[in-house]
Amino acid sequence: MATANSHLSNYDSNKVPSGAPFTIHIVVSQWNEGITKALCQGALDTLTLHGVPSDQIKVWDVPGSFELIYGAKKAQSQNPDAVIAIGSVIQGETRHFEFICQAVAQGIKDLNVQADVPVVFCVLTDDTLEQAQARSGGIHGNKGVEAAIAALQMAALRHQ
Ligand code: DLZ
Repeated sequence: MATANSHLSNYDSNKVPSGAPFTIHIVVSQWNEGITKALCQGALDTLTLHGVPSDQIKVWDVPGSFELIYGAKKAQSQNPDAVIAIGSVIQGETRHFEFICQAVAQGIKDLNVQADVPVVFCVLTDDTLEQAQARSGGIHGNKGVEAAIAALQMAALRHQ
């Protein structure tokens, strides 16, 4: 399992670029809102910790993870330095899970290929609510923290 052996929120802060010059947009899915709000808070706290001013952070809400693709495309059009797409897809009784996970991963990959604003993938794809909770502020850390670090690194890379 990808996160079973590492705590997502452990990182070397000395290797993180200062966020002071960057504008970061966060697109948040409202499905499984308890999880996505915790991920978003982890990302916001981390961006602030690394110097991104609050007026350079914009949060967009979308109904579900499928809509993260359009939301991130819309955010890209405002030319921020990076976008973070936050969602939580949890396996149900039908195959909906597979279609949403495939679509959002492919869609966000396509946005990274097509436009020069990096989009970071912060979509949890879990079998159970407990697994999602473990990765949004539980025993496996908060993947929103990791996404914020990735966004700062990608923002810096964009300007190299
Ligand atoms: C419909 C649906 C289902 C069943 N499950 C989830 C989920 O676990 N996580 C999530 O973010 N969204 C889910 N959705 C909603 C879809 O992402 C989308 O919002 C709708 O299909 C409308 O396009």
